[in-house]
Amino acid sequence: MSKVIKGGTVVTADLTYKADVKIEDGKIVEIGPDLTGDEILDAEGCFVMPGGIDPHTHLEMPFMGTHSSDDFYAGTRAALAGGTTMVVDFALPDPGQSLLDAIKVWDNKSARACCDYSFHMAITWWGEQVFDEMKTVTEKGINTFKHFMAYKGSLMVNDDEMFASFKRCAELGATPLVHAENGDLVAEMTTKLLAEGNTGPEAHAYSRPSQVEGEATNRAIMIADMAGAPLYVVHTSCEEAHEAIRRAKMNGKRVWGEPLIQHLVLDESEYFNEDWDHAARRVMSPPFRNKKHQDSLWAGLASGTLSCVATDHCAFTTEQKRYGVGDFSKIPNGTGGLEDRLPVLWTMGVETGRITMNEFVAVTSTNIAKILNCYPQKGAVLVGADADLIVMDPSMSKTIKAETQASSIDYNVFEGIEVTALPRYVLTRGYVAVDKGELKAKEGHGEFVARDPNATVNKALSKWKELTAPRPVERAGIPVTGV
Ligand code: DUC
Ligand code: ZN
Ligand code: ZN
Ligand code: ZN
Repeated sequence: MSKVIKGGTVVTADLTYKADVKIEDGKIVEIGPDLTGDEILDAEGCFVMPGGIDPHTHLEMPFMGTHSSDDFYAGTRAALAGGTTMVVDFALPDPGQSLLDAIKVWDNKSARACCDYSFHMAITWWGEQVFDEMKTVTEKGINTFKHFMAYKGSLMVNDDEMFASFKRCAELGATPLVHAENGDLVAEMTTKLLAEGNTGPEAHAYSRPSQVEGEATNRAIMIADMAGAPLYVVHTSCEEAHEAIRRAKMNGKRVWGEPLIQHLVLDESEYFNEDWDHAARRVMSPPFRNKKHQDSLWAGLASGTLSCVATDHCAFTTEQKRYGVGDFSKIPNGTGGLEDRLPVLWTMGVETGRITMNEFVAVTSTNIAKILNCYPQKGAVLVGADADLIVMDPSMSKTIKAETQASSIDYNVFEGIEVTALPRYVLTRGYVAVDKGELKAKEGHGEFVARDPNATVNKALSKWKELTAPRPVERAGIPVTGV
């Protein structure tokens, strides 16, 4: 049974052209004019693009004494509803737990996924076992390792552990990821704020200003450089972190930054809402910033110094958020966004002229597929690629409302925003999961996407390693010892 997406305009990261797209057995088999097939999907007036890839989700994540509410079923349904056809979640070993056991746990959770998915492996502790298991993890198709520089006392790793792990990544052809916030300073600021009686959600933002992110981003970049590894910085939210990434890129280092859709469009004023629930529902780390930082992130997307737009989707109900009444540090950190990332970025980015349609495809799909080493299986409209596709209809619009969302939580941080384009069709390996705007996601359809290490590409470009530890040189009559 073949399908043809007919009459649309194909938009990729580098081209825009009229063509039909033919699909068989879950793959794109032909692209061109006047194609015929068993089933026709009408794309007249629409843009046919690679499905979105969200490189940063936390589905059913055990965190801060609870679990994020959207599991792989609810989360990937929400993803498909908004045109995202692949998510990358974080397998999270408890400190001391085997990385391979953590993969088993995430394998079980993901069995219900409605779209394809992959995993990053979090390094939450360090030891010989972790060093050894990292190789097996890469052999299982996970080539990215995440490091939390914050969450002291639980997920955080120290600089020596990060350095060791980054060096191991470099050996394996894997890419380290960082959550870049200085966890020691956040912990100290939190204690001080609470002692002074600042217990409300707004104090969450005071406890982690942009400086803690800028410092940690710079530090991670330098450590990656010393380790000979590239670096992917998740949820880049501020100018200080963006500046560090820009500078590293200018110096020839392979460093990537990932702003979130939330940070691009929502700002810190959300924390000053008099409704406690409103503010607490928006508590995430890093917190929302001011307009100056938002402008910096948009500029980064347009200029290419920031590479991918993600969500960090980690959805908690209002009831869960209320664990932090009287102590902001107990509000589970996280916001949703999976369903809204593409329509909101289209509306706020493409419609306003901040980014082009081709840049939209690059930052929602193609760039991350290349970085994660799953391009062109994913992130491409090419013959042979998986038929993960969106038919984006600029004549469809809606006002975002929690009432009508696929996510299982009881609110939406984008509530009330009018989005001016929506998917008419979404295909996940050829299966039509959104059909004329109607969600028909299929439980268990999603498959794991294995990603090989990338030994040739994933090398930091810095010459630092060659310059270190030169053999001692004999100077003017002083004998060299210890060689
Ligand atoms: N930040 C969040 O807000 N939630 C999940 C983890 C994280 O780093
Ligand atoms: Zn648990
Ligand atoms: Zn994070
Ligand atoms: Zn995260």
